[in-house]
Amino acid sequence: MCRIGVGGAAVGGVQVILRATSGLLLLVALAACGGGPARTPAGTPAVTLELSATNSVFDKAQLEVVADAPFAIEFENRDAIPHNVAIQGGGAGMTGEVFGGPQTKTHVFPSLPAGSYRFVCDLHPEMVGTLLSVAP
Ligand SMILES: [Cu+2]
Repeated sequence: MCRIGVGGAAVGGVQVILRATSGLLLLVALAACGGGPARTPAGTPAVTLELSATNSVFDKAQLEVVADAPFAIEFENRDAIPHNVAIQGGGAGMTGEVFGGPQTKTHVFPSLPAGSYRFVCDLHPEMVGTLLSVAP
């Protein structure tokens, strides 16, 4: 059973604050990102966030990314039961793979306009956090 929360699903609470119209800002964020995460396999964006789930709880309540730049989330599922990471309100490409653990997978997300979003596990709605997309 896989519910994908894309589109008009009422989120309640935190909603997308800003929403750029499509087509803007095709900037490629190639700028150096000093002090960034160590592990960035070839082909992945400069920014890789780490997130894990243990006993159906995310280890972080808030994530922060740079607006208008792709990013990756390296998600470690420490539970046997499946989880994923999906970003609500972000549009296409914002749903990470559902998989059982213990296992770690990295999902590359498209860029997000600046604003406040929610990240969730599609299977466990109580697994939620805030993702802030911050203008550089
Ligand atoms: Cu889950």
